[in-house]
Amino acid sequence: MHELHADVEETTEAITSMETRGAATIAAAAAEALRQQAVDGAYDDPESFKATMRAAARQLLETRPTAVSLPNTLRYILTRMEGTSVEALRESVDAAAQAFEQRLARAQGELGEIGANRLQDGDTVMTHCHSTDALSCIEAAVEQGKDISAVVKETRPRNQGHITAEELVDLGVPVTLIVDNAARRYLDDVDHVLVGADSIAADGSVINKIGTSSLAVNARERGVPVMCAAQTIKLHPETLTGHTVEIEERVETEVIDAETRAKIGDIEVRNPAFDVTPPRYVDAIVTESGQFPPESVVTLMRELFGESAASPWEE
Ligand code: RUB
Repeated sequence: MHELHADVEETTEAITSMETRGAATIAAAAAEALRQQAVDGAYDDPESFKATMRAAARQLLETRPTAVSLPNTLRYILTRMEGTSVEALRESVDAAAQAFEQRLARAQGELGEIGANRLQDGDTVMTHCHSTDALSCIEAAVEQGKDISAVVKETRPRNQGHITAEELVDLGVPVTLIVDNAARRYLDDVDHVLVGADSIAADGSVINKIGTSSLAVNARERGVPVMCAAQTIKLHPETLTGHTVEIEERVETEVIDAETRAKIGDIEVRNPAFDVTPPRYVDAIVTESGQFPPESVVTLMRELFGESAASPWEE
C-alpha cells in the first residue's frame, strides 16, 4: 500500500475537528481528498492503488459517524473505480470524484428551487443549526424576488446558528437570533420550520442536529409546517435492511468547561450531537428529485440504492 496523501490526512483532521462540517460540505471534502489520493501519487501496481484508495476511504469514514453523506460519497466513487492499469484506475477515480462533486452542487441548487416554491412572499422561516441545503431554499426564494425573514436558533453547544445568521445577512434576509429555549415562544411568529439532515432513515425519520426533534414536536403543536431540505445523498441505504443510524456523542467540554464542572461536583455530562425526528412531525422532505412526504421516501431510497449498500472500502 502507498502512504496516504497529505490531502487525505488534512481532510480527516478538518472533519474530525469540525473545521469542515455539515453533511454536504463533508461529502465534497471527502470526494476531493479521494481524488487527490488517486491523481497525485506513484503506485507500483493496480493492487497497491486499490488498497490505498480503500485505506484512504476507511480513514475518512472513521471521522464522523452520523452523516451518511460520507459513506455514500466513498461508495459512489469506489464502486466506479475500474481498470487493469494504474493509469486507468486513476482516471476512473478522478472522473467519478469530479462527476460526484458536480452532482452535489447541482443537487443543492435543484432542491433549493423546489424548497423555495413552498415559501411565500413575506414568509418567516425558523432555522436550526447550519444547513447548506436549507439555506439553498431560502436563497432561491430570495432570487425569485420573495421577501423572506428568519428566526435563527443559536444551536448550542457549538452555535452553528451564528453561521446561518451571517449567511442570511449576506443574502439580505432580516434575522432575529434567539436562544434555543425561546423557540416555542417564536413559533407563533413563523410560517415554516426549515432544517437540513445528516441522514434520512427508510421510515422517513430525519436525523439532524440535536434539538431538531423538540423543535419539530413543538412546531406540530403550534401548527407550523416542518420542511427538511436534504439532497438524496442524505438517504441512509443501510436503514433499508434494519440498521439504525449511529448518533455521534461529542466531548463534554463542548457543554461545560472543566473548572465549572469541578465546582458543581460529581455529575455526568452527555453531549449527543444529533437526534431523530419521527416522520409524523415532518411535513415534507425536499430533495433534488422533488418533495416527498417522509413516509414515501423509502421508494426513492430503493430506486437509488437497491436493496442493500455495498462497502467497497473493505479489504
Ligand atoms: C450539521 C447539521 C446540518 C446537516 C445538514 O451538524 O446538523 O443540519 O449536516 O447540513 P454539524 P448540509 O455542525 O455537527 O456537522 O445541508 O450543509 O448538508
